[in-house]
Amino acid sequence: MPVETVEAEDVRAGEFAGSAVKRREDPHLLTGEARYTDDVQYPRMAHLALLGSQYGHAEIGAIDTSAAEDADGVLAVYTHDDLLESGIEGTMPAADPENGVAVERPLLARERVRYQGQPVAAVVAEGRYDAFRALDLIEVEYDRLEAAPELEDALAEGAPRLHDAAEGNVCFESATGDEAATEEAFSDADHTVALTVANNRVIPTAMEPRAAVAQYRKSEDALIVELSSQNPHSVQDRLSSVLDVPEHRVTVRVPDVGGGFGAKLQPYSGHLLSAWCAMALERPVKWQARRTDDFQSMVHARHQETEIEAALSAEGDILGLRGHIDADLGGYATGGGVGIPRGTAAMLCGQYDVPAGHVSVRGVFTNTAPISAYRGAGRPEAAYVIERLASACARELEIDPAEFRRRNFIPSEEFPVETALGRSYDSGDYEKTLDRALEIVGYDGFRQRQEAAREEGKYLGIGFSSYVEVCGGSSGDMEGGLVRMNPEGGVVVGTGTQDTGQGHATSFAQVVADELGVDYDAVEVIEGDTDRVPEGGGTAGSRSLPMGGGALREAAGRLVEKGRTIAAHQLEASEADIEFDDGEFRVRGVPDRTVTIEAVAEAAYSPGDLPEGVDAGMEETAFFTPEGSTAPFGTHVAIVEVDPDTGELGFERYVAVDDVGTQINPKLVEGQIKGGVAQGIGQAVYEEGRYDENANLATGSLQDYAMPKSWQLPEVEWESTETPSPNNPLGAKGVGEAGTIAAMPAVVNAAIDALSPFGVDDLDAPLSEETLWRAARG
Ligand code: MCN
Repeated sequence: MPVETVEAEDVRAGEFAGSAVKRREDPHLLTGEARYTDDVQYPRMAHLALLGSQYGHAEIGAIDTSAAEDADGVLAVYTHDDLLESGIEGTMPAADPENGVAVERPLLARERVRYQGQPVAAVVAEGRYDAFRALDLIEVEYDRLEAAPELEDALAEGAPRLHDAAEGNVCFESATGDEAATEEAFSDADHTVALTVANNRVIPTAMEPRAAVAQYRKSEDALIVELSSQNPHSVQDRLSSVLDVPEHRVTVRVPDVGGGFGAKLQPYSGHLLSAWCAMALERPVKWQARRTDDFQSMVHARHQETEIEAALSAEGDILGLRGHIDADLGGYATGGGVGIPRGTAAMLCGQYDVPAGHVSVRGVFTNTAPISAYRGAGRPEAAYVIERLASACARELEIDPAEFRRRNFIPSEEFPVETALGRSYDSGDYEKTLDRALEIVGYDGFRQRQEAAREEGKYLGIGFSSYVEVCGGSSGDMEGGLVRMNPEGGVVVGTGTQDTGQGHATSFAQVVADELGVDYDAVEVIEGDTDRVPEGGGTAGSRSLPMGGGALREAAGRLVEKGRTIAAHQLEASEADIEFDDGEFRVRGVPDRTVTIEAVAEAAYSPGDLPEGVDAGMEETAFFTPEGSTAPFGTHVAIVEVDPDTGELGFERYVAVDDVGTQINPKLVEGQIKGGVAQGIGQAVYEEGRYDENANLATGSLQDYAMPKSWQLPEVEWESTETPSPNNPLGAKGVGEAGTIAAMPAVVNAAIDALSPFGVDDLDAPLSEETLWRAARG
């Protein structure tokens, strides 16, 4: 049953955390009050449009901008040379590949383009359509080069080289684990099972494409950029470094965001150039990317090819794991591009007790859009590989797939653990979610039902995914939280995280209301303004609640401590005798000597009412650094039916049992899981970014790129268990990516199971009708 929401006024004070309080952001979003970046208007605002490269791989000769400059409404046309002339380098900092080839990413291409849609020139005009029309008048001399859009093209002998410094198109190579111990495990094995698994390229597609509005206030020497982003502070940092403007002169504000999904973490050329153009022209400048611009030049994700092999005992215990990942980086390496495949390698033990493991990684340049983060960033890739392998091992050894998993789970009493591939898991109880999922789905009777259905020509299949991920910040991570109580008792809280749909205004208010014992409605949450919130790391890696919530809780705790000092003074008692509960300070053992936190806050702003040595004001900022990451987990089970005559796949059931530690708002958790599952099913069944042999993007619009529609998705039957994280004061683990990580292997394993009577033991996603129809025909 879906989680029932409650109205905040029906929740008892102090019990907001843990309640499924209705999202407070929805009325604003549903009634058209929301204000996205494209809704931002200023007088004299000009419009920026970017010319993307027509080709996937070409040398650039002369660029003739004269006709565009003469076009109606055009204010200026810029190329890379103009950026250099202004005194900036015109590049984004190169991602550090650690012992590899670092390549800079030009804001506007110079000399060469390496993927279709790479920005080549910029037009600023009075009107948006003036700017887009003028793009067609720019003459670029391209000298086309042979292209390498696929990993195998880029790695082939004699492949065209994308970057002079990257021999064989390899950007970096790395490895994790213990190679000698792994080889020994393989030499002791009774069985080995090997699999080649491809993670298909997907294109993050948020409802709101990228956008920015930049203003330069010359008299104040202030640059103000409003944009659709997940990480305002890192955008501020990038604007400052790329445009050579001191950081304190740069303000970044984030209006409502129509989805980010990882792809709006970093600013793109359009964001940075709108700021540069605003400074050059001394006018506000808006850049609103079109859908096709986003398909071509926003980051793409996932594309990896992995060889993986398990060493097994005769009974089916995993003894060792070895593998190799070829990771597509696209035409340029982003920070995500070089980090994500390493993260995949480190996550490949999954939920299993693997004594020895070794995985190598090779990052490869191809003539495609750069690869970076998309919901899960490295962990969906890993879960897909290990969960496909777990099912393959069970098949090979003729062990029930649920039993094979259970047999190899890391036992709950062993946490915290460090896996053989170098990841730490804080806490877990893997059998619990598997058992509950099996119970809900009625696994006991499933095989008979499957057999009976087959006899009637109906091909049902069941697929398991017992996933774990690592998210929610890390010991090297930091997040700021500010809590201020105003004299009249209202509370303002701010963090450096950035909601893009997750419901932070609801859940952060729940955390702070409980901590201060105030009314939920008294708490206002601010994000997305670098002038108003403390430094922080934005929203990625499902870190907002564990990190931002941790910081807010710490700041609120300090506020209570300050309140205790003031209350002791007011109640003429010793501080040690003051108790705090439900928003009230009390003298221990004297029930009628109390003062509310609101009254204390009022006193805090009247210096005459304060004890000696206590500063006026009721405001605290805390910077939270956790002990370590959090490792949410769960089991998802899909039951599908595949029609071998048409290749059609239909869902019979989709059951998810997840454990994200302590839940602050179960409705938000449920929503995050279900949204995530939709994206995982998207990759499993529908979505694939494809290039042709000349590196032209064949899926450059919503006509060609198959985003799943709501009616194509199953009803997700969701339940949860709660194993708290020891690594943050809330006990919460991140949930934002879990559904995406879990879903794909459950669905593909189910399709393989459905088609097993046809000898199918492997399928490549997406599971299009053609793929399934061909598979059923051998
Ligand atoms: N929550 C909770 N209890 C928990 C964990 C989380 O109540 N134990 C709540 C949080 O308070 C928050 C929400 O669930 O309101 C998600 O929290 P968290 O797991 O901390 O994740 P983030 O807020 O950091 O979101 C990031 C994550 C990522 S990395 C991507 S990508 C993503 C996602 O969340 N992009 C999204 N979910 C998205 N949802 C929407 N609608 N839009 C996106 O762009």
